[in-house]
Amino acid sequence: MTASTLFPPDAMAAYERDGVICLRGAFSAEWVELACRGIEHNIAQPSPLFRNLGTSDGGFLSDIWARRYIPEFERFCMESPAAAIAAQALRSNPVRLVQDTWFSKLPGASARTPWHHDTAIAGPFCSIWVALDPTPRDASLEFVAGSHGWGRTLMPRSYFARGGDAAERFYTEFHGDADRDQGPGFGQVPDIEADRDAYDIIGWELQPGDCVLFDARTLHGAPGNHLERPLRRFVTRWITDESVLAPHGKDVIGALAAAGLQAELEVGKPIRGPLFPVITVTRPTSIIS
Ligand SMILES: O=C(O)CCC(=O)C(=O)O
Repeated sequence: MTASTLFPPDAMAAYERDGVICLRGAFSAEWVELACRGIEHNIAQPSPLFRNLGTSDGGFLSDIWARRYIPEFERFCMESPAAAIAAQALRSNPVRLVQDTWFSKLPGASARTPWHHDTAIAGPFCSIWVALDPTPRDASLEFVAGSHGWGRTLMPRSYFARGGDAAERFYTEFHGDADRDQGPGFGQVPDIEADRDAYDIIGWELQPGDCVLFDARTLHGAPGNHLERPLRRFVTRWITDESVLAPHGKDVIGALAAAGLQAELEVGKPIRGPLFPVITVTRPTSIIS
């Protein structure tokens, strides 16, 4: 199977229209098991970027770029179907892995992941969010369909109320600074929760190994975890050689340097260097039905 036959019929059209699709069974149980083992390993060996993004009522754990020393993640990034999925979504082969990350919302983590989109990179940019646990629709990542086409760069509302908690600092470092005057085209994410019916909000109940593939510019957010078990997800983010660091993404350079990561990033320049490896898709990959 080649990357051109990876998606079910009409999936590419839906991806381009809505900015997100759900791919059922994209990752086999072995990949799910590997990512879960990686998370355990990473919790025991956190990097300087490891965070508990949760509030006092529950943990919301995450680390970023941990594949550099967690072999389970390195293998997932390099050998799982993720690169082939990204190659098809971005209509590019090779593709470049720009980030690996994971999130674990522990029981009692009732806070929403705020509505936001990922805009530090301009040009082709997609994310593959793989469910590692059975995830009901009301605890699953959700999207404003079509918002990737709004043509605006919107900062999450919570950035504006600088509470200084870990989640806000994290989102500010990696998504840009809302306090700066960014000029036309920039704004604040609307208060989607206050008027959900006004938006075409889509999301899916997911089984382990299902994923949502989304254009990073599609507004997304996630409810808290109301279950009595953790909800884990492993995410890879992908770009092409045309993608560049956006001007308001310049804070990422400082955040990476502060964490001791060498990245050859410059605003307006293509993203290069060993932290962002190129992967050429050459092999058949898992069936997606
Ligand atoms: O899983 C979550 O709660 C957040 C995920 C997210 O925002 C992302 O992967 O871009």
